[in-house]
Amino acid sequence: MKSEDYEIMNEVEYDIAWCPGCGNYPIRKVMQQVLAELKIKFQNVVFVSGIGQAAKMPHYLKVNGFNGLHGRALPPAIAIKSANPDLTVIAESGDGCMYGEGGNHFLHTILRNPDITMLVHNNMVYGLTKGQASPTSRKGFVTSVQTTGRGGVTNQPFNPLALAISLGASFVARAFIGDNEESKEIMKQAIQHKGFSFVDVFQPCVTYNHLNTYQWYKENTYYLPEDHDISSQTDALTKALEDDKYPLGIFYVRDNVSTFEEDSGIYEEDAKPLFQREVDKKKLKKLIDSLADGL
Ligand SMILES: Cc1ncc(C[n+]2csc(CCOP(=O)(O)OP(=O)(O)O)c2C)c(N)n1
Ligand code: SF4
Ligand SMILES: [Mg+2]
Repeated sequence: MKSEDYEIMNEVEYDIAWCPGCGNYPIRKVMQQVLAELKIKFQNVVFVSGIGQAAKMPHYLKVNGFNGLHGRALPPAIAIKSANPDLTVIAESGDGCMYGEGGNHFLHTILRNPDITMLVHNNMVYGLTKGQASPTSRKGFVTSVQTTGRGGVTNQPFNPLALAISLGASFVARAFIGDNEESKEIMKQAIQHKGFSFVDVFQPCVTYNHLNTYQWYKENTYYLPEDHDISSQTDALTKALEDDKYPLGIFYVRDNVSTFEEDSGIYEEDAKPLFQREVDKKKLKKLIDSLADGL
């Protein structure tokens, strides 16, 4: 497919309601380029999101999409991949959605290692609901709720990379969308990786976050050195804990780890995707009865 063929992804029925200058626009553009360059047919991609500005992505790209509840992007993403492993499944949502309301799913998805990609638009704020602090807001960040009089945000920010690395996530990276080219390379590798790939993307919210601006991200980030050992969990964790300046790039990769789909045994004896199989009602009844027996 030619790159122009991906222009069709712009043929959406909604007006894009993001603010001018929002970091969500370049993420959307880079994602289109990623799919085009990887030659993944857009018909074979599913974007799964929760609620928020970032979570509008499935509406703003002509791809298959599932837009569910706030914090609940990951469970349907795992279900979709399990039912049809031929699909490229990308769970994409905001920092509040994925780390706050969806934090528990984040933990357990890492442990299950489904072959999906999780892309978090990390603008360090709740954008959609007009600027309250999110789990990644910096200490001292002032909002309409976390006011100056109360010293702004008082707690330490959540560190998603350190958590993912410590739990042994199979691909962990951070990008800054102010650098389209590097972000594209990181996202390409994440999608190609077999297993759970997690990319935290620094994304400015130009309306509600006047602290973490494009300039701030530029001045407070640097790329991991070329000799960074992506196979070392301890090196990756050390880098992820840095917060004087935030490293960008691929922190940690574990290859050849079995996936949730493999471990579930769904495809051990039958390669036919789950969604195409006849439901064996007798087998189903037996399963339900056996579960009822165990109650
Ligand atoms: C269970 C639940 N709690 C709270 C909300 C209200 N709510 C909707 S979006 C949102 C925050 C979105 O922030 P984030 O995920 O960072 O996305 P952004 O808008 O910044 O892209 C909140 C709190 C909700 N819809 N459902
Ligand atoms: S409020 Fe922030 S995150 Fe939402 S569209 Fe505007 S700039 Fe983007
Ligand atoms: Mg946010």
